[in-house]
Order: sequence, then structure tokens, then C-alpha cells
Amino acid sequence: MEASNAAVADTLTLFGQLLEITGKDGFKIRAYYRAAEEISRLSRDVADMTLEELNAIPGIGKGLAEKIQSIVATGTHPELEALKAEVPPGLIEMLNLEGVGPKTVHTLWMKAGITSIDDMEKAARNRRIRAIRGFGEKKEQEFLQSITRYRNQATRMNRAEAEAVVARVSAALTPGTFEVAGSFRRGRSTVGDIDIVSREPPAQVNTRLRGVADEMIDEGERRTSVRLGAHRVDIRFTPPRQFGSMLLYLTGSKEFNIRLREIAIAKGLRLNEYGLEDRKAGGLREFPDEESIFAFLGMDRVPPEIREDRGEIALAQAHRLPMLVMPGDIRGDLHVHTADTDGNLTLPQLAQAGAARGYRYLLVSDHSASLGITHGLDPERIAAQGREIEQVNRTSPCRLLHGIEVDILADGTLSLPVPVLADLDLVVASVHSAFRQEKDVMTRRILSAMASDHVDIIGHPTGRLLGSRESSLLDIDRIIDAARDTGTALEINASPLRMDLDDAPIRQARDAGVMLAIGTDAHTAGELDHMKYGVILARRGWCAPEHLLNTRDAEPLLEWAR
Ligand code: DGT
Ligand code: CA
Ligand code: CA
Ligand code: ZN
Repeated sequence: MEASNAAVADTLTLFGQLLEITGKDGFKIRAYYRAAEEISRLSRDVADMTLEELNAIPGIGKGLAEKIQSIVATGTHPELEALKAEVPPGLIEMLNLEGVGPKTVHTLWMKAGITSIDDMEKAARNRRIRAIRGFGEKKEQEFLQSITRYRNQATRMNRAEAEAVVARVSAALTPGTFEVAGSFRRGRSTVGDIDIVSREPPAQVNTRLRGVADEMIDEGERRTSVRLGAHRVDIRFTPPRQFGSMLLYLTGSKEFNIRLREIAIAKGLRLNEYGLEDRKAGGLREFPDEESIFAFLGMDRVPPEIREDRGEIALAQAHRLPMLVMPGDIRGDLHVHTADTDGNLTLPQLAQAGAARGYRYLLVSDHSASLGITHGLDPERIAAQGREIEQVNRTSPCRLLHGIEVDILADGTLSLPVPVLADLDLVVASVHSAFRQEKDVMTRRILSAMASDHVDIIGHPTGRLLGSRESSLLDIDRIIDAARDTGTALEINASPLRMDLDDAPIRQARDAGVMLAIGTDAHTAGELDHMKYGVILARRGWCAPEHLLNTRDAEPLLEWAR
């Protein structure tokens, strides 16, 4: 329902953008953007509306209303198709670059003959952009940065994509004979390529890989690289007696490996993929598993998630590594949506899904009513939801806590009145609009929300969407100080598209004594399982159970909120 409104709005936006790129009449263009905005705000399904009803929407005349009906019915309109045919396809891709809108694309096309991101990069490197009227040297640099960011986003995988690639390649391997290494094993929020260590003989594995890979990039006895979709997988082969050192080496990080080699050197040893060599006497000591290498070096085994040379090595030597949270420590999920707004589970179904995962509670935190949010809850519907939650809780082994994800508006105020918030079990407050505010404005906006007595958790604090939206500009030091001073928790949003906060600020918050709260932001039952990504991320931020709100049972959790 919501998707079709969003799709129609996107098509209208593209219509306007193409008019602008081709240099058509300005008045007409604004009408398309305005119509797109009206439609994305509509609480009704545009597909159910008559021509007259569409025409009655402010800013939508008869001509546009007809185009909208055509888009609803066919996904496009003949005029739009004609415009697309007029424009080199590379120009539309250029719109994905941050800071590049249709007006810029029009100028670059007309004044410099640029028709793709590659063209644009070449022009910027050859200093041809600064020669165009209205663009300077600064703009040229910004373009290059946007291009780099766009390419990185386009190639790095999120955790869910990486898991799918691992699952596909695993079909060519034998369970128990391999381990995924690299950034995937370290639990990074995004993964460049997949690294696998296999102790199975290469010939057999290579034969099977040919069956699952889209391309054999490089095939060998020591190492094979394949392409699956847009992604690369490196497989390193090792005899079982050297599996430990190969896995350690390929897990990294590079910085961690370097520090570990220094420790070995201090003991007169050389550490490499094959084992530990005695630098004087020669001779290679081999290790079938990682534990035995760490033990030999006089250290505790460092969990892969914290192998980043951020202080963990000294602690491993002193046998004082931090205890890290584990999936089994999690008692509930602190950010869940339902069919009352844009989720697809009813409250009873949600309670059942929580019980099936062994949870003690789930925090129902639907969107509050405000501009730009479809079906957001107003105070009356929140009260009704509360009554239904009470009903469900009579029989459910998994308790539904009643919360809200209240909007932090552009001026820092909340989109619901205080008495409504005061009645809820827990309040998550998040930014869902005006993401591009200046750093100081955005920081103060979140500080104002934290200053409210009723806000317990700041949801997805940076607002980033991996691969499509950069983090908001934020003074994270001030946010963390204020979170500590006001006793507000910061969210670890476990959606693989968000992973927000990321590892470094989690660690910083933890060290400052700020509570963290893992929430999946689930809209379906399946998405509740994204909790695993949140746990990995919390581990990367050095969190023990005591640093996380949702390792507590419901009563201590509610006690904290009070
Ligand atoms: P990614 O793929 O960009 O997400 O990051 P990683 O960490 O998976 O990096 P990748 O795939 O280039 O290399 C896999 C592991 O191999 C890396 O984590 C550590 C090890 N490694 C790679 N290059 C070097 C190096 O120059 N020196 C050392 N000591 N280790 C390296
Ligand atoms: Ca990698
Ligand atoms: Ca690699
Ligand atoms: Zn949200």
C-alpha cells in the first residue's frame, strides 16, 4: 500500500528531474516535485483514488492527475518514456552522487559534454570542471569525493548481503572443513570481499566452485578467487596442520596482525600464514587451530570482533580481556514496528514471534504521527494500542512493552505531547527528516530530545543508510556526554542497512558509562533475527552484558526507565 504511493512519488520525481536535465520549463518542473511530495504524504492509497479525488489534491491539476493514473496503472507514462530516450542513461546515474542534482547534471552535460560518472571523474581530474561558469575548484574536489563515496557504497556489502554470498559459496565447501575469515569474521558493518580458509584439498573444491561461481577469476592450488554476482570471494587452501595460522592471518585486521608479529619477534619468532618460525634455530612450529597460537604467545585468545589493535592485545597478554555480550544474553528487542503503522505483524502475532525467540519482552515502538510518516500514531490510536497490548499480555509469555518511536522534529521538539509520552513504558526518539542540517544544529536538536524527561533511547543516532545515505553531521562527543548526563541510552540499530551506532562510537559511549540498547527496527517477524547483527556490533564496541539495556529482565529495565 505504502510502497505504491512511494513508487508513484519516485516516478514523478524522476519526471521532474528529467525535465530539468533536458532544460525544460521551470514552472512545470516544480509541479512534479510538489505532486511527488503530496503523494508521499498521503495517508490513502493513491491507487484507490478517482481522477476527481487526485485533482482535488493541492497542486495537482487535471493533466498531472491523468499522468498519475497512468503511472499507477502502467508504472510509467509515454511522455516520461520519451524523456528517458532523450537522455544518455549515465546522466540519471549521476543523480546518485551526493551534492549533484538535476540542475548540475544539466550544466555538466550542456557545457562540458559529460554524460556519465566516469566522464565526470575524468573532467574533474583534468581540472575541466572549475573552468565551467558557476563551479570552482572546491566543487571539483567535492565531486571527486562524492564519486569515491558512491563507488565504495556500491561495492561494499552489508552484513545480510555478505551472509547471502557466504551461503552460496558454502555449497561448494564441506561443513567443518572451512572458516570464513577477513572483515566478515571480525563482524564489520560492511564487508569488501569474502575471505575463506579451507583445509579440503584444492582440486575437489575448485571443481565444485566452478558449479556455483558466476566467474572463476583466478584458480589455483594455494588460492582461488571467484565472483558471485557483483562480489568477490577469495579461498585460501591450507593443510589441516597449518589451519590455525592461516585463519589467524586472514582474519586480520592488518593492524592486529602487525602487532602480533611484533610480539612474536620479541620472543625470537617469526609469525606468518604457515606458523611460527624460530629466527635463530630455524624450524617451523605449526598450529591446527588459533587457540594454540595465542597460548604459545602467552596470550588469551582475542575474539575476532575486537582484533583491531585498539588496546585488546595488551589486555590479552595480561589475561584481562573484556567479557563480551553473547546472543544468549539478550532478553528482548527494544525497537519493533507493527501493523498499526508500517510493520506487517499484529500485536498478537508479534508477541508470538517474540515468544518463539525466547524473549521476555519486545518494545512496541511504532512511528508517531507527523509529516512524511504514513499511518503514524496519534494520541488516540496510541491509547487504543495500549489497551490491546494489555489484552495480549494476559496470555503471552513474551511481554509487549508499550513504547513509541517519536519523531525529533527539525527544531528539536518531539512530535507528541508530554502527557502521552509519560504514559508509555519506554520512549525511543529518532530523527526522520531534515537529515542534512549543519553539525551544530543537528547536535543541539538531539540534545534537546535527550533533555526531555520522557525520552529513554535515541534511535539510529546518525541516521545513516548503508549505501544510500551518509551519517548526519553530529558532534558525537557532545551527544555522548549529554547521554551520560541525562541518563539516556543510545541505540545500536541492528538493521543491516543501518548498523547505527557503529563500532567506534559504541566503544566511546560504553567507556563514558552510557547505556546502549540494541533494537532491530523489525517490521516483520524475520527481521527480529537481525538481533544477531546488533550483538556482533555491540561486541565490536567492547560491550559486556552490563553495558546493554536489553540484557536486563523487564522489571529492572522499567526500573531504569523510571
Ligand atoms: P574488507 O575485505 O575490505 O572488508 O577487509 P578485510 O579485513 O577482509 O581485508 P582483505 O580482504 O583485504 O584481507 C583479508 C585479511 O588478510 C585482512 O583482514 C588481514 C590480512 N591481510 C591483508 N593484507 C595484509 C597485509 O598487507 N599485511 C597483513 N599483515 N595482513 C594482511
Ligand atoms: Ca575481505
Ligand atoms: Ca580478500
Ligand atoms: Zn526510525
